[in-house]
Amino acid sequence: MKILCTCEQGYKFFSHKNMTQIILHCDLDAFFAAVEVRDNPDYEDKPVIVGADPKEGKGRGVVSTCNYEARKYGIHSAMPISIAYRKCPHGIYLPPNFAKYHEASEKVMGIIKSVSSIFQQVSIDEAYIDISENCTTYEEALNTAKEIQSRVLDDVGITLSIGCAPTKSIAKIASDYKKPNGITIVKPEEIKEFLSPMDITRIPGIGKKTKEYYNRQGIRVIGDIINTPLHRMIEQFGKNGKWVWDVANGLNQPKFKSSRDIRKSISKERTFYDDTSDFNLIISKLEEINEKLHIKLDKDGTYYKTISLKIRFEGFETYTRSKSLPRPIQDVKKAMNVILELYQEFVNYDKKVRLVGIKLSNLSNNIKQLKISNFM
Ligand code: TTP
Ligand code: MG
Repeated sequence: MKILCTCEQGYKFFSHKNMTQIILHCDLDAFFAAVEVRDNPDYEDKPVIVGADPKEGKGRGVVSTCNYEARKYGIHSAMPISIAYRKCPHGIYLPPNFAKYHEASEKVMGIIKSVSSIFQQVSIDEAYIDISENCTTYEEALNTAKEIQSRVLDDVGITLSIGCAPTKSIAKIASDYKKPNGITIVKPEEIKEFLSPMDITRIPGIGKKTKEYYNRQGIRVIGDIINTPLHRMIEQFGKNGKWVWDVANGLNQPKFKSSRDIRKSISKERTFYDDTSDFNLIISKLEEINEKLHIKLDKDGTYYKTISLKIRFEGFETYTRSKSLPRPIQDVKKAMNVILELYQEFVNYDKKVRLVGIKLSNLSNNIKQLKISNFM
């Protein structure tokens, strides 16, 4: 049996065919506490607890988080601060400083977002990115993950753990597998081996109550789910059974949700090898750009309302012209008609064209879904 292999740097690899997406889930380590340690190097190697004032054991409120040193004492997030104090009276107890954490979070998210525009921040310290277009192999994905870690450490001074897998759910489980400062790669063919021994509560969404119910039916580890036929999961657990089975088998692939953090526009431009006044060449270049943009939009389920044409003539004379539509569309032909309409203005210009580009903006996602839900 092939056991997970650990490469020389200590990164863990687990190795399904037909799975092309490569997703990273990035989660900062002991986030609030890490920022405090960064700003107070004296705290290094000491148990640091961020949360309510312990008032020598009489304090009320809970632990927000603590560093890994404090976790050795059994302290964890949401634990009453009085209990934490009992476990570790000599720890360093600090009140949260949200402005500082917010600033650090924004910097980290900026770094992650710069790697791929298919980005979804899910909390102050975690985000997903789809790097399928940047990386074709999991070896490249490992390098990307290492690069993110080193940029975050250099620019923000804290560490994060990264999970890399073909689905968001598995990437999230993987980022938690080797903390702190870990990278865990789960290739499609290694999903079963990676997940099988894990307790079912590792599947995001399975809490205490659901666990008890599943346990009573003899399902304890994720392998039990993988080995149960889908129809039996549905018979026994209904919708939840199907969802859990899909996650366990690497088949659950929720779209990246639209948020204010998702890119505001998508664009592409091309410079001609030689400046040209050949109308056919210019139009075929614009058609090519337009088609490429639409392939990407189709994949992401993204619609646009505004279409812009950029045109640069010899001598760097540059113009942009835009048109906004009454409602979002994703239509390669309609977009090309608008581009041709915008191009009209420049048809009789007596300078040669150096560059052309298209920008699609005012983006929105999941219009189809929204339309369906309107009728439900
Ligand atoms: P987490 O990512 O859950 O925890 P963490 O980053 O401290 O530790 P790790 O990921 O290494 O296990 O949460 C991120 C931050 O959110 C955490 O630093 C503090 C805050 N938080 C709370 O304030 N209360 C909570 O109950 C939890 C879970 C987190
Ligand atoms: Mg975290």
